[in-house]
Parts: sequence; C-alpha cells; structure tokens
Amino acid sequence: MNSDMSSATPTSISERHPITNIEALRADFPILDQEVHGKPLTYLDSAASAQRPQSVIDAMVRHEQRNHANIHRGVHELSQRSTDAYEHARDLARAFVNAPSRSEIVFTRGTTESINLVAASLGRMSLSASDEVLITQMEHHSNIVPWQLICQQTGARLLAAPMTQSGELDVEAFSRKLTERTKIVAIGHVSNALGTINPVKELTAIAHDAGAIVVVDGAQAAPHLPIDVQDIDCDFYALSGHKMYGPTGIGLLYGRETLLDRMPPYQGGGEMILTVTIESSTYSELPHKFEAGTPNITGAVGLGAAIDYLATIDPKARIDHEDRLLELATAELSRIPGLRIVGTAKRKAGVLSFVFDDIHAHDLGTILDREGVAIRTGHHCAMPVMDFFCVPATARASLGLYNNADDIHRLVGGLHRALELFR
Ligand code: 7TS
Repeated sequence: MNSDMSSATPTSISERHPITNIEALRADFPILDQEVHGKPLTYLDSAASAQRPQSVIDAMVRHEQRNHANIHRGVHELSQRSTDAYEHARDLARAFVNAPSRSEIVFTRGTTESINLVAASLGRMSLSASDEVLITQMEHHSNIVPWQLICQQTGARLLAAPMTQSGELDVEAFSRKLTERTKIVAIGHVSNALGTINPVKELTAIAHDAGAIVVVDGAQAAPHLPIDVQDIDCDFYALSGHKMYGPTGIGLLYGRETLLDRMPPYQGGGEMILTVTIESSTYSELPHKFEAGTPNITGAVGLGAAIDYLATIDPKARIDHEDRLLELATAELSRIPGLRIVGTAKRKAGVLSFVFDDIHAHDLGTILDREGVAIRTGHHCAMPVMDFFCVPATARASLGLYNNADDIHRLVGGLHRALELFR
C-alpha cells in the first residue's frame, strides 16, 4: 500500500535550477498537442483561463486517488493528509504573494469571490453614506459590481478614476479624486481588456496618504508578474488559480491581518466557528474565519502545484519571453490594414485587444476558430472600457508562457484569411 504522504505535501521543486528555455515548456501542457478543425491548436485565450501543466493535473489526480477526505475535523489518516495538503498549499500561496503570515491567506473560489468578500465584509464594517469608494475606469466587472452592491447597501458613493486614450490610468486625476471621504480604493494590477500594467505600488502609496484602504485585483498580474504584497504595501490582493496555470474554482485573498481580524465573517457555516449556540457564535481564528464550509480541497492542491510549477521557471526568462511575444504580436498586427489596437500603454502584459471598423469581433473569432486559433471576442467583462473606446467589443489575443512565435504567425495568417472573406 502506498501511504502517499509525498503527494499530500510534495517537496518543493522550486529548489531546482530554474528553467530558462521557455520554448521547451510547451510540452508540459498536454492540451496544446491537438488539432482543432483539422489545424494545430493555437491557444491565445489565457487571460480567460490558462492551461494547466501535467504536474498540476497529476497532483490533483493523485490527491483524488489517494488522499481525499474532508479537512480539519478528522482524526483519521486521510483527513490528516488532506488537511496537510490543503494547508501546504496555503504556505505555497503565502510565499507566492510574499505575505508576512499564512493567517493572511484566505482561499476563495477565485478573484470574484475574493473581491466580494472584501466589499461585503470590509464595506459593511467601514462604509457609510458620507463615504466614497474609488475604482478605475478599466476594471473588470468583478472589481466594479461588488462595490456597487455595497455602496447601494451603505449609501456610499462609487467613483472611477479616468484613463487616457492609450489605456493608461490618469494618475493625476486618480490623486484628485482621493479625498478624506475615500475609504476604499480598488484597482486592477493588470487590465484584462487592455493589458495595461498599473503602477499599483505608487497608487497604493497615494491612496494610503489619503487614508484609504487599498484592494488590488491581481487576476491578470499573477500569471505574468512577480507578486509582492509587502512591496506593493496593499491591504488586500485577489487572484484566481485558473489564470496562473492552476484549476478553476480556487483563488485567494491576501488581507492585512490587522484588517482581517477586525472584519466580520463573509459567510457563516461550518469551519469558521469556534462555538455555536442558538443565540450566537464565536469565530475561528484567521484565516478560517473567512473559509465557511468545505472548501475546494483538490483545487487548493492544484493551485499549490501551479505555484510549484511556476517556481521552476526563471521569472526573468518568463517575463522576457512574454514581452518579446507581445512585441512581435503588436508589430505584426500593426501591419494589417484597417486593424486598430485598443490599449497601447507603455507597460503592458499578456494582452492584445484589437478591432476592425468593418468586421465585427465575433465574426473574426469564428473565422480564427476554423483556423485552430482560439481568441476571445466581446466586452471581456469590462463594458466601461468598451464604452470609453466607443467599440461594442474587441478581439483579444492573450498570451501564456507556452505561446511562441508560431502562434503569433498563425494568428496573423488567420486574420488575413478573415480579411479575404469579409472584404
Ligand atoms: N479581474 C480581472 C482583471 C479578470 O481578468 C478576471 C477574469 C476577474 C477579475 C475575475 O476572475 P474570476 O477567476 O473570478 O472569474 N477575466 C476574464 C477574462 O478576461 N475573460 O474571461 C474571464
């Protein structure tokens, strides 16, 4: 019998020599090795969801096959292993975002739930009718709607800092919108619709000077940039496993301990309590106070494996590779007659949005799909961005570490095919 503790708490593979040959890593992603509509798959939709390496799939299968049981409340061996695996993933997640303490890492369903947690719990605790919440014009709906909901409930006002025509945040205007009424500032680290990298460290410092609490939506930053919540000095940071080569249904919220301690629970149920009577309850210590019910245990194992996988790759080599590809794609697409790139910020990561005046983005997406090229078309859950650029939708190619120059050439070939058909 294999007791398999090694798969419950895998020794970190991050201590190995970091891999610099990114091209070789493509083979780690089995899904990429297939044809779609008779053409080799070109996956350019990683901003929606990145693919998983075999090591993540294996870690999850191993957990399901050998170690699954409910966590935290069992004395039996499988429950212990499952608890160890889940809490080991928390340690990996703490290191991934460089949080000071594992108590500050709350597992959630993903970025959306992380932001809803902060908005509901912190909002309920700290907002009233004379207060304001400041976001930006380039946020994903997940960083807009939760704030609308809590503002409706508390009477607080929601404001958005504007961006420029290149899709950069107007930092001066952002500063001007901060007043003593601003209680919470919520900003995206990287825009999913434009690729813009926001200067979150600088914005956090400005917001803190004004006395606001800072929430960063890191969904699109986590797969591309090193994340250091202590360096940024933000109060909350949210991310999703499936954007960073892990599974869906798992993500995390980093929260500053002094704030998490004071905040009321987001959801009530098992796991998050110490004692319950019919009249009242006392709550578990952090982070369990915010993890009501049975969590996505296998998802956490997969997220841990994704963090381990990323740690095997030299971060500079990865960023250089993705930057080179984005540069190549930008140059190649700029040469296509009638194509307009939406989002031309100086600092971008992983995303190339574009439109043609005479071809609808959905038609482009359909033609590209027939060529085996997977891109996303639509408003990308960032309707205010579409309104700003006066377009109903964009076509968006987004990069993962497994993409290569061939993928870009296939995208360009597919766009030329679309032009032949539509013009
Ligand atoms: N914030 C940003 C910046 C995002 O890009 C997304 C998902 C979310 C929040 C929500 O993440 P979730 O994991 O909770 O769903 N973005 C996209 C996208 O660009 N296309 O599909 C989902």
